[in-house]
Amino acid sequence: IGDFSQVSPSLTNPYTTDPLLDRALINLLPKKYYHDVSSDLKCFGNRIVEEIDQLGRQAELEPPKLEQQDAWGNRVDNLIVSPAWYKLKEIAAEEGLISIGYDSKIDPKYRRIHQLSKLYLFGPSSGLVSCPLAMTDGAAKTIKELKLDEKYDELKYAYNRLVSRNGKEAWTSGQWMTEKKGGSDVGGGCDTYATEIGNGKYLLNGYKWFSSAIDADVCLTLARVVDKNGNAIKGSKGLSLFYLPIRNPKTKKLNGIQMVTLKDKLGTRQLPTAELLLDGVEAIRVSDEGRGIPSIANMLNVTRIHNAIASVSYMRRIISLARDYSTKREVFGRKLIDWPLHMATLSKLEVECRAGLLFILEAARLLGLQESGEATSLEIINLRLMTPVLKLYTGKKTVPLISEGLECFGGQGYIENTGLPSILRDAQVTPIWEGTTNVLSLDVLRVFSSKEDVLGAFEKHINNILTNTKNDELLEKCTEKIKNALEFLKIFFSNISKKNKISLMQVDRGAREIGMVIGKIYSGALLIQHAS
Ligand code: MFK
Ligand code: FAD
Repeated sequence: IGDFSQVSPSLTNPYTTDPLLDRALINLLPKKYYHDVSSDLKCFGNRIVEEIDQLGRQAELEPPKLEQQDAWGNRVDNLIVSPAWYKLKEIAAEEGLISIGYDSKIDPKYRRIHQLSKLYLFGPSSGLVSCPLAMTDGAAKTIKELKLDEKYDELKYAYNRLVSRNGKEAWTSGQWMTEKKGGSDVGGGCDTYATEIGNGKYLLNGYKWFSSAIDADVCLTLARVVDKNGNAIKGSKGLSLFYLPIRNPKTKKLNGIQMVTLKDKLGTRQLPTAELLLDGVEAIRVSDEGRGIPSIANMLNVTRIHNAIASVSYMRRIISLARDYSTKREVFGRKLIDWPLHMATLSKLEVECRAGLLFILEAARLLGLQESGEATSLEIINLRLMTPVLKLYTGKKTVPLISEGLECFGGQGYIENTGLPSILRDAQVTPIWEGTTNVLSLDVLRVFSSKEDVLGAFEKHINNILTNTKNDELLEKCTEKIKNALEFLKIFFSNISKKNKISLMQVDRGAREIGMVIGKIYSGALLIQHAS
């Protein structure tokens, strides 16, 4: 065996050792609030190293199982999840990972920056509890935006549980949109039907093809209302939004749901993702009939920001570990850190990751402004445009970056019990779920097809970011590149008449390039703004 053992890379406090987060928070938050946030993130960073990361690893090693029948053939659908998964959910509530974003005692302009920074630290150690948290945040946001807590007692009660800091009482939500026939084309693919049973309640029948975190308490889903003649409207305009408890509150039995199977997945193995048969699920219709898609968009636009957090937090984790390893691994007589080529490789990854973090923080800033009622119309347009761009841009960057990061460990990057390969597996889902890259690129075109001057608002926003930079030298170097990219967008959109959807379809082929260019401009401008 020999007497050499390699010193392993170690996880350090992800807040205090992040090269950018603290500096960015100083720029973004008022002094007094910065101190509170910073000390909370520091404590949380220590808890990640001392407690949370091991739980995340345990959840990976103890994937969920489903026992459909008991020994006597009774259907039980008993979902068995690692104790670490439940503990992580409890910790998430205690630490306020959802509640901070809704806490009325905190200035709404800043609380999203705090919350999303904390989620960024949590992500890679969370054992994929980050997934139910995203959907829980999306459900809370939908309840607030549609004022459902003012309309329905059940939703008021649910809202308080979703944003609870009590680890034993907090609830999580699911988001069931995808069916066999359509995950992107939800309007074309939804085959779930809702029959009214009185008092605004319905019974849902259908089959949901991907339903993650199925140990959740409640769910938002889409279905077609069936009229008295048994007919339902086809397409997106036939969809309505429904809220349902997953178990009957009194009997604790599943609410007309059968867990048909758990998906056997490339990654996210910690996360129970099921196919579900909805066989008379009692639900409340919470949108107007036919307004299901625009209503659930409130949820989607939040979960897409969480998705970007996942993408960038995985980048940060692999880079931090690779940097640490470079101080420990010796090759050809020198530490890796002393080889310029190795460090140049890491530096490239570092730039991409920093750009991603600043992009998330900008979305958090705008979301906070929108929720405080203080956003200008320019900021509202940019938040709408930025959200799909942020998701598609970071999702597309994360997989090649993590692959390069694994290579920094040589063969060890490929070995399961280092814990490193699961980062690549888990990251591979971020460009797929919550809308694939192409579908989000088309959402970007959807934003441009609105009657607002989206390109003008985007250009102004970028100019505002650049005006706030302190580094004149860098500004001068990069302004030309940004101007050229903006010019490219102007030419691209110059032939599109605002009200003409057909002309948007004609540029469909270029949608992905547009999404990526906009992502590059936002993140490039933010890098310049925050450069010291
Ligand atoms: C750890 C990280 C966190 C991740 C958690 C993950 C767990 C969950 C995993 C999941 O994957 S959940 C399922 C996610 N599924 C999707 O994201 C669906 C992808 N497909 C789309 O996004 C389509 O664009 C969509 C189904 C939303 C709409 O397609 P349509 O039928 O072609 O929509 P249409 O007719 O253009 O728009 C209908 C209305 O919705 C319009 O409003 P109006 O009726 O008022 O004109 C649109 O403007 C509006 N709309 C669509 N997308 C919107 C939106 N409004 C605001 N924001 C949006 N993003
Ligand atoms: P399709 O829509 O069939 O897409 C196939 C390909 O076509 C993709 O490359 C797509 O980009 C491309 N494409 C589609 N439309 C267009 C277009 N108009 N132009 C160009 N290209 C296009 N869903 C839920 O609702 N809830 C969940 O909890 C959930 N959990 C998930 C967990 C995991 C681990 C995974 C992998 C998925 C989960 N999903 C969930 C489903 C996920 O959201 C969908 O798989 C995703 O939205 C894509 O839908 P699809 O699989 O039907 O692919």
